[in-house]
Amino acid sequence: MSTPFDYAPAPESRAIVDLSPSYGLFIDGEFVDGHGTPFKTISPSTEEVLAEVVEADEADVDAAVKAARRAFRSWSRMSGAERAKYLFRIARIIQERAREIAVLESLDNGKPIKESRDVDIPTAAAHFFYHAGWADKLEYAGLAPDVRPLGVVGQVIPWNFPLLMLSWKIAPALATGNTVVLKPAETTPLTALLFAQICQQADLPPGVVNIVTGAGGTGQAIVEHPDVDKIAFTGSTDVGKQIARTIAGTRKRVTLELGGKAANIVFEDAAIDQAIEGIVNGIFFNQGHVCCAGSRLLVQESIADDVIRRLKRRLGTLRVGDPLDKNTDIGAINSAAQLAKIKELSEVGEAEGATRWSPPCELPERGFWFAPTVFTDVSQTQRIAREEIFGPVLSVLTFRTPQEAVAKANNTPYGLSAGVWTEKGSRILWMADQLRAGVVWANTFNRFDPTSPFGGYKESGYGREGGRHGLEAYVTTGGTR
Ligand code: TAP
Repeated sequence: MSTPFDYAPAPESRAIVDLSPSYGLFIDGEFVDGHGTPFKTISPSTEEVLAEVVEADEADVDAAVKAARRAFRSWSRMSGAERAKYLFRIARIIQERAREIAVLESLDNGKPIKESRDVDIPTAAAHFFYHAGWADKLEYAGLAPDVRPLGVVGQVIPWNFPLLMLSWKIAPALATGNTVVLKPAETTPLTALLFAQICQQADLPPGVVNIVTGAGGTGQAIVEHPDVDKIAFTGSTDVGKQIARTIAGTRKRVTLELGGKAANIVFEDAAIDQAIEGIVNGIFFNQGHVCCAGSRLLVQESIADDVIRRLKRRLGTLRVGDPLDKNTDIGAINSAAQLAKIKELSEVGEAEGATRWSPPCELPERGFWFAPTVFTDVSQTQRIAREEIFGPVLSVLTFRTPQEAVAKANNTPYGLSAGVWTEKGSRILWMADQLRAGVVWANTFNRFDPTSPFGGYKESGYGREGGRHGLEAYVTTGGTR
């Protein structure tokens, strides 16, 4: 039923995106055909085929690694100030082409345009600006007086923040003098291929960045390639463990950014309306496809009923639908496979006795959709409280004391992030000290900045990305490689 406050459709035009029917691999500064079988990438909101891309095979990966090795000789010897000019140029081109990139990201990934436009793409540009600033100051980063690049870096990224994850990986690698072979996720290759065009536009020397599209097998070929010096991986804990096993005993370095099951902890003295916004942002931002999502709400028992009532009222105002509509809050689930996983775990939640609730909302007929969902009456042993759902599903638990909140928050195999909502500064500091999580947000959630290191404890992986700490993952102080 329409109300006087309904929003009129406000679709962003997709005319700005110049899609090719098919794309090759980006190796040695050029697009080449590749040997593997082509596959289609679709828009998850409509199931429309957007383009065909190549599944790179071992020979393609080998060609990319060889190109990166050749380029490493001159790129690693170039002065930091010269390298910085390329990073600045890339950052500025990302800004100049921001609208085009944002539309393409929303088309291929399904995320709302207001998120790709206001978060993903500006933050991607910020990573290149930030690391451009480091390129000629590495000796002052406090790492060691004589830092050197590692060599050829193999990078494998997931589908939830395609261009942003690419930037997290490529910007520090290039700033520190490494060269790169990167594989985007199978379902979201298009902004990585657009980034390859940006490398050409920036006159980046051939071979410094190579982009090979494909599925898990292509990623595995990168990980196993003997001439790759370091692997930087973001993705699931299962694949992260496989990678750790594969490279064990080799000289390769590795950083793993894996899954999470973060606690968002709300104390009775918190500013409740602000906390409600933080809860919503924590789990429904990017359809909950966020490794550090606040997927477990821990709310103090004395305010639980009030918080849940206000939360439900707020969720009733979220708009689910066309990712390209500027008013959309929640877009499409990235793939049929991810939708099936979210549905399965939600059914398990009901079967295990939790109470399921979603606001009334009409979902489009085509594409992959899931209504925002809240589970109450959740206990710590249930799968929805333990496993990463990676979708718009919140599990609500309660606590009475700060000690109980800490015990419950840390009762997880993961340790990527956490949120604390309270008026008390001393409690924030105490909680941050107790929580086994790489990032702890206080009275906010899901804030990202290139100056701030990000990474996990336990099964959320190891190594840090971003900030001064993130540089460490791309340099050595040992002999030349
Ligand atoms: P994965 O299935 O692990 O995929 C991640 C990347 O690895 C994709 O490019 C994937 O290719 C590739 N891959 C798959 N099997 C591989 C193998 N055996 N060897 C090498 N590469 C392989 O994860 P996903 O489903 O795309 O992403 C969701 C997961 O990523 C979630 O668990 C989430 O928590 C985690 N994540 C973590 C972070 C951080 S910073 N910690 C950030 C974002 C996401 P295909 O695309 O073809 O499968």
